[in-house]
Amino acid sequence: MPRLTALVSAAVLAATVALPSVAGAQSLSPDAQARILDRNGETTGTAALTQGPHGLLITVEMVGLPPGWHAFHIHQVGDCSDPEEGFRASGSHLGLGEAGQGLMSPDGPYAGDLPNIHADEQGRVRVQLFTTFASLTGAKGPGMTVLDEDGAALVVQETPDDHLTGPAGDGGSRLVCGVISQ
Ligand SMILES: [Cu+2]
Repeated sequence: MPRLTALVSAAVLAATVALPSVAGAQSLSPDAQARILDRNGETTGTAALTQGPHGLLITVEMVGLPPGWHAFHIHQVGDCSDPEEGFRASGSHLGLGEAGQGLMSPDGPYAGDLPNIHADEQGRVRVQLFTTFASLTGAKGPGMTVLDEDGAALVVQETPDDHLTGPAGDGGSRLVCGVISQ
């Protein structure tokens, strides 16, 4: 079926070409970045992270996600080597044990908690977020440093974070993962 093959090739090419650069959203040069992998281990997005005096700016572009809202977190370990197992190697949220889970929790948040993100009908995400709870290299507090010895990863989950429920905000299984590196 050569026609089907051509269509599939075109779809793959379109996804590759559509994979955007985050450069346009940040005039500041990023201090760290992440290549985001899907559950097949294929690149599905990029992130740029810039540390400012008051917090961390995160710019993300992704394709191929299920349309709708998704939890988005910084996880404790910079390891996305197990896509088939659902990225368990990335650990729990950055800062686990230092606070309760959830941006809206009186005991929270963990340093890795972030607002939810939305994928459009084509599965595309393009967003810029800012957090004062995590720091790339600065000692904001115990467990809050992104580029510590075991690194950290950006993770998108199946369902939105409820911003209250520990330890993971009821965000469902992990869809994509990107190791944050300098
Ligand atoms: Cu998470």
